[in-house]
Amino acid sequence: MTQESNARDAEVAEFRAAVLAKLTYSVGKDPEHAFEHDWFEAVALAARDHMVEHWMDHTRRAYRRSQKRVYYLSLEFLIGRLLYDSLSNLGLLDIAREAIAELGVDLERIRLLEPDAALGNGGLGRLAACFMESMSTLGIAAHGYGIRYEHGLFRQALVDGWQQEQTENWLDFGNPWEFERPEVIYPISFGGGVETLTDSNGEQRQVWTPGETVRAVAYDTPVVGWRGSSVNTLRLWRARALEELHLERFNAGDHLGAVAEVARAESISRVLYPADSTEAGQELRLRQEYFFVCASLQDLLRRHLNMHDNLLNLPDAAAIQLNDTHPSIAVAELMRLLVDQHEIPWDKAWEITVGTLAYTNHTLLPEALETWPVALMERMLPRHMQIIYLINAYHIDSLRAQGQHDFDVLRAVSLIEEDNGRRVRMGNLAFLGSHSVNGVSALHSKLMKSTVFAELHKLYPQRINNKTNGITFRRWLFQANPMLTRMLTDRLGEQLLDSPQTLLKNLEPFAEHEDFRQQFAAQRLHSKKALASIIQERVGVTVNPEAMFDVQVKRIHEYKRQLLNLLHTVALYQAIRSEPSGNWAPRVKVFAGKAAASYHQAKLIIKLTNDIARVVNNDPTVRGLLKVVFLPNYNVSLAESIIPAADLSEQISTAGYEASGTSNMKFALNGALTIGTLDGANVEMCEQVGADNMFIFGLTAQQVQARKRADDFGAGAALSASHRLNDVFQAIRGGVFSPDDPSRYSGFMDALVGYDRFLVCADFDAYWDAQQRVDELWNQPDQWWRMAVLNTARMGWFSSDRTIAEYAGEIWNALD
Ligand code: 26Q
Repeated sequence: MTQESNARDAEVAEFRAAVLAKLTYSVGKDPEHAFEHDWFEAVALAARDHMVEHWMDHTRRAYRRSQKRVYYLSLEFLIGRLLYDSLSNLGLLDIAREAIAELGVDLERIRLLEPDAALGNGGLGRLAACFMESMSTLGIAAHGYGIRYEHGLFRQALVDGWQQEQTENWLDFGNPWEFERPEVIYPISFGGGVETLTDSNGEQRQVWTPGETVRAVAYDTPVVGWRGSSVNTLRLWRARALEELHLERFNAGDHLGAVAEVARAESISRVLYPADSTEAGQELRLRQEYFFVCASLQDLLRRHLNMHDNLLNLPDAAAIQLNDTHPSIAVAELMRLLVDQHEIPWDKAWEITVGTLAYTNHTLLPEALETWPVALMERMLPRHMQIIYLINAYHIDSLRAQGQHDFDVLRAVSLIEEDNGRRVRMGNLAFLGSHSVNGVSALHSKLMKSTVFAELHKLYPQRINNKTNGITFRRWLFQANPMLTRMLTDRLGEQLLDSPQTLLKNLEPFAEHEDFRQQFAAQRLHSKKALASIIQERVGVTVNPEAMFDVQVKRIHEYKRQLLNLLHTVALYQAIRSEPSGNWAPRVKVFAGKAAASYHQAKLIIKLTNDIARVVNNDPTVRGLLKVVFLPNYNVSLAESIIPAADLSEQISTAGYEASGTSNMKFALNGALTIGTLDGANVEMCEQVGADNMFIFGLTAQQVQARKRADDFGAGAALSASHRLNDVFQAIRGGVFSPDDPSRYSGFMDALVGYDRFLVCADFDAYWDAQQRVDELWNQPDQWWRMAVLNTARMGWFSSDRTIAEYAGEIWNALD
């Protein structure tokens, strides 16, 4: 027996002993009587112990070296499961598997028992999770701050093809990854009024006397980087009442009143807001935003003052990144803390604030840009509203002093929107209060300069910069696709795991190796078989794993144009029916995604998908050449099963609307080919993998803008020019897919003819043609797999390690 295998055996034995100890002493179960979930918990706790050692080392090191701190403020962290993530990054995956196998426990099975931490809606939340992992991997001293929602994103069920939302209860069986910190607790106040008082130096001071105070309690989750290199903290806040029970009221017999206050306080961290940008429930959302910003700033200022004499050097010691405008009240809150509590003069406080904060924008959609009614702000955060007015006044004064009197310019850069009821523009607040404002793809950053922030950009031409998104390869390649990962390390060496960014491109020559292409195809088939059984199990549809898996999975939104994909689906269906013996490439169209609960159009699109699926899947003339599947409850874990099984990745948003997209990167990294528009990060993917290795179609962002200027959104012309599109319209409109309610889609389709806001019809023919090219290529497997290999080989740049290195170097100044 060699020394290495001895050492390894010892590790396995040690891990097994640790799991048994956890099962006994922490879970309180006898191995004889433990349920599978008990084993999950025991393994998770054993893994967590390994993290804690690294965690403490890392924290001590950060203090010792007084590393610059990076604070990532986000209302969303869409984490998914952590068991494989932790074990894999700690290098314990095989050891753990072996250790528990001998106890008769199967790691693959218990892994499935962990609920997803779904504390986010979609791309923005997932990006925050990828960034946390990359910051640990790169050894940046980072803290994520957010809310510990009791209920994450709703669970999606389908009832008769309609989406139904169900409450998600991820904490029901406890959360083995978190540490409650009952001693880390801050008061958070709302309401009340502001008085002007004169202090002992004769200075006037504003004193906020709040009407209500709650407490924020910290819960910490360690985030381990690749090879356990370093471990950072994700600190999530839970809202608690100041007093658990209002005893006086209770004793006076008011039993309900005594707990109402508790319920009101705790409702702040009850549930994640869905991304529907509608009016409902506004007030609670603003309470959430202020709650977590206020707690996080108190926490990080306290940490700063533990190591420094005062706050004047805050920008040198700390960088705060705002994930969209959701935490942008931080601008006013930091000013309030510096001016009111730490008595720093306004100008100096402003310099510190701008020097510390940076803002990332994730959308140009006007209806998604946050604004808050002035009246609500005044009621909930009266002192902050005053500060916002002051920031605005100083800003506009300084512009006037520089000779800027153009009313349109002043109106555009104002923090207050005057035309539809007075509202505070959080985007402008975040812009002014930050030294850096970044977009998330080259195209998006460029458009920020000419659209939403055009006037502010002219005033601050250095401020807007680009940081193209990335994804963590650990989760989206190593964990999601171990078979492909093994193939890569076999050819390129184990170092690939440490530097995929630079080493992946060494795969390029293998695109010419017949045997490698076959291996590549074999991996895909393997994953497709696994996905086929998930499909069978969850929706009862049998699909052929040899067919092309054509996949569109993401939030359902009109701009993402799931409808365009459906129009193609129906056109293909009609084409197959009219020529059943044609040389059709067999396809499985896979859809998944959630619609915001109040977003009626999006919900109708889900229903339409299921209506089309029922008709197509049961039509014998189609003979299985086309299958349509809507997989319910899309989440991170389902994505990990779907992405390695995709042949074709649908990235077909109206150009100029998808800020970046990140699933586009996950698919291409795993070797799927992309059909897409020149939107978001697709543009840069195209530069990296080559236009020949993607299927690009449709109007460009420039052409879309030209249509906007011409107010050219009617679909009449496109419909009369295209027989195919016209036939599709007639069928959907006339009830071919909704015989139980033939007019279900009439209004929807008619409205589209008049106003096709996202240019679905304008792009239809180009999309059809691109899909024809896809079919042709599918029939030349050598070409297909050559392209697929090149996609994987050329995706290294999209690692979130690259993105984070850019943030650290160019925004945070946090590389040491
Ligand atoms: C706002 C106000 C009230 C309630 C909810 C919201 C809200 C919540 C979430 C608004 C937007 C979001 C999420 C946005 C999002 O996910 N954007 C995506 O961010 C990705 C990461 O940068 C990009 O890749 C996507 O293109 C972008 O759509």
